[in-house]
Amino acid sequence: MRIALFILATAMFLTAPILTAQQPSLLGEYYNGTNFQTKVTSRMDREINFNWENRRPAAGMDVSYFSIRWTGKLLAPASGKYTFSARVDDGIRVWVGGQKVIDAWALHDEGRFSGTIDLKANQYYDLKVEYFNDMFEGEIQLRWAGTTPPRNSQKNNANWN
Ligand SMILES: [Ca+2]
Ligand SMILES: [Ca+2]
Repeated sequence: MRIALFILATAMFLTAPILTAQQPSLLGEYYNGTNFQTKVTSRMDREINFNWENRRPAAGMDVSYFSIRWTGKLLAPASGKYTFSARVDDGIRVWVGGQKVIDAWALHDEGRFSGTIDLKANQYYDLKVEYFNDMFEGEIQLRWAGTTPPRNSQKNNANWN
């Protein structure tokens, strides 16, 4: 049976064109080790917006030296250019439709990274986000938004940096 995971525009810690037809969620796979060495657990995450501050991301995980991979489908609400913006400690890389839009796989303290990609309306794109925390603080926030206001939206919410 084919299981589809749908990410809607509202799912990822941002305000964006609202689509409510599906349940938004990402499959999060949680590992000990900074390069996906030992899988600890899987769960569904509604957004990527975490600041662990020396807490464990999940039971059985370490405070430092862990990695997480999120996968799902991204539905573009309108055709156009989209910007993905991350704040991270430590490293992140993001693929949309197989294209790498953020590549910052290194040690960072509140590092901010972004990348843009053209997406077509009403089309599902594979989303893959990989993240690792080395020592101490672990943090990841990932947002996405169109760079032009969607016609059906009352406000343009793409006012994040
Ligand atoms: Ca750091
Ligand atoms: Ca860290």
